[in-house]
Amino acid sequence: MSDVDAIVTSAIEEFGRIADADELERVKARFLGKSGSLTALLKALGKLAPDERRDAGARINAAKDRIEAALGERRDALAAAALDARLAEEALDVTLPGRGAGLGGIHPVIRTWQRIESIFHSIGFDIADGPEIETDWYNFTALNNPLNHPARSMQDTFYVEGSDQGGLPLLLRTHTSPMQVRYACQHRPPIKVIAPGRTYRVDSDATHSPMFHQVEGLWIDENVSFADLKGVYTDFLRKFFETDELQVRFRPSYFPFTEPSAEIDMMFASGPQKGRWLEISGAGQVHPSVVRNFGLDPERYIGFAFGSGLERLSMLRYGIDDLRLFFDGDLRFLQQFR
Ligand code: 2NL
Repeated sequence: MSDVDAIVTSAIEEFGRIADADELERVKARFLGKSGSLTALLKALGKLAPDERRDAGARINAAKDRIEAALGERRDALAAAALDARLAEEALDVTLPGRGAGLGGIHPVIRTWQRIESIFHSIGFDIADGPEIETDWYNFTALNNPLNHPARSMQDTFYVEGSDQGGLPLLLRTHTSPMQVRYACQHRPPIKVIAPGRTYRVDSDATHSPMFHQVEGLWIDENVSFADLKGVYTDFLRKFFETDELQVRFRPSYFPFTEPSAEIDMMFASGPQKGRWLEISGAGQVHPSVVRNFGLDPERYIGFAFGSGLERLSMLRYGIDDLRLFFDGDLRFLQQFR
């Protein structure tokens, strides 16, 4: 029965050479399978004498246990090696520093927009919104712009495909006023509203961008005066620039939608921009024809409106000297406003 020991030795040897799990199972069959060498010995037991049979049977079973133990060890070793290989292949260097979330920030013009909303909201103004593609009526006619006004020309205004019910072409709003016209047509006095937003004009050089931002304000009631305009706007500027040492003056001007009209200038009493009058806004008493276009009686209702550029306000507040910085998307500039 030295056959038995030889079979065990050869099984252990062969298992040890095999590096593949499927191959291991095939080789196992050569020893323990139906026609395996150890199985053949078991089958041959019947030919032995009963006393020899018990002894041989015990040895064959012991051999079978040893082969199965060797097989199990080899299976475990191969599985462990496969796992190690996979771990090595899929390894992540968890010590590499992360890329971070890329902290964004609010654009300076939008910060100005938000500040203005909060200042006017705190003194009782509503905030209006409206479409950037407008009809001729809301952008020009309702605001008393004569049909031959240069602002209506192809050279000054972006017209878009499509037309309104009267057949007039649609356009990109050239100011934020149409939002106020829409608001005034939908609300009864007192009307107290600001309308911030994007506006568009055919104009592009160092000091003009084809898209820019405005905020307009409108206050209409039975007894709103130019003095109220002066008070509200001066108060706004002092809050916006966070200083009470700031002078404001009104110069006569002209706009089709206000009469009388004024340019508003301001002057800082300290800081790098002190001592120079700076143009900051246009304003005026809303023209009676415009009040009528709101659906209101101009004999009863009166008020003021103003319009300011958000880029201009932002430049003065943050000390920015070039308008184009707002539109370049240069992170070296934008990151200063995080
Ligand atoms: C400017 C001038 C101004 C207005 C805007 C306005 C709006 C309505 C009625 C009457 Cl709904 N007026 N807006 C009035 C005066 C001046 O802006 O040059 N802004 C930068």
